[in-house]
Amino acid sequence: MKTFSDFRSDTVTRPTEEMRRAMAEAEVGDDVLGDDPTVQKLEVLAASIMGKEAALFVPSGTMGNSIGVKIWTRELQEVIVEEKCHIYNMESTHMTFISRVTPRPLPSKRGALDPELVRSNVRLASVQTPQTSLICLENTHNNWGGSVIPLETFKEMRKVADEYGLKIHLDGARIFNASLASGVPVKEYARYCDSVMFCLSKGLSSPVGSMLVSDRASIDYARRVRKALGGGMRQAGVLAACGLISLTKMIDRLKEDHLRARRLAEAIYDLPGITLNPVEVETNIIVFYFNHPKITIPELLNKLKEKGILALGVFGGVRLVTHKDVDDEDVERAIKAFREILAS
Ligand code: TLP
Repeated sequence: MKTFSDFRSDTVTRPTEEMRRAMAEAEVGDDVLGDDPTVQKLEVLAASIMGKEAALFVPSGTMGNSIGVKIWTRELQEVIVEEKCHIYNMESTHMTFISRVTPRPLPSKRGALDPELVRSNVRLASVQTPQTSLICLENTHNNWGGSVIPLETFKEMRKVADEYGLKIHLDGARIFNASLASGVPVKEYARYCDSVMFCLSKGLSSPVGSMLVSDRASIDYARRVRKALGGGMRQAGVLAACGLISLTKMIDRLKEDHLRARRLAEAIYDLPGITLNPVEVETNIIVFYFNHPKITIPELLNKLKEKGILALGVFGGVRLVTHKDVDDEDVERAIKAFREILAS
């Protein structure tokens, strides 16, 4: 048995053997000079999958989102975000640090912003207030336990954006999980957004990398911003080669992760201290609230670790994520560990 069954994140996925071989064999060039054929192939594929004109390969989801915010904003402006979203809470404040704009966090229903609430929070430029210029959405929504944002929210948000001349950026780190769970093609989500960032390095198992897609002129500008942020990579084809495998061979298997997350949620939701509705586990992320008379969250995480289960504490709760490198045996091991710790 492995030492640890690692449910902390789908970012822990290791590249497949095929990826390692592809890295060794990748045709490369200097991508900052525009010479890397493998990166170019990946960018063309990413753009076409999302139905956009162009794509940019970036080192991380955080950089993709940072550039996404930067290209649609300027100083004295603000950005409407959902209050638990990753961009606002977990990306080291790049909105203020890089783009010099302020976030305007709004509450939501499991990550889905109410278009009317957004509409009533749009601020026009005035001498004393920031001007709203961008709305950020997230699908699936990490801190809401991998919830899938309804397509209707995208459609309505587009109407609000068009009414006030705003842009929409989608943090689609796990957009393929959303698409598989809802049956809505990724292009459909993307068509209501001006830019989309999605990750290759999470459930899709690439070691590094995310994509930013948009119209060609915006991606040309994004490429300059990436360089300014130190994200221009030279023989990046060795990484892009993995990205190509992520996008051609790794998407469909995400369904298995969803089934495993549901199985795990159904087996632990009624244990003492856990507040979780297993029906709300739509994709590969479980977030439950934990309030136990004798065990704190750090103690629970430690007890799980002693039994070989790694999980993360988040927002007053606990997060478990399924992915390629945890199988049915790991799930059963986790269920047994939870029962031993909490049912006794
Ligand atoms: N999320 C990571 C941690 O930062 C929490 C994880 O383990 O889930 N958007 C979303 C929705 C994300 O979940 C993440 C990573 C990112 C963006 C940032 O991606 P990276 O880690 O590549 O910068």
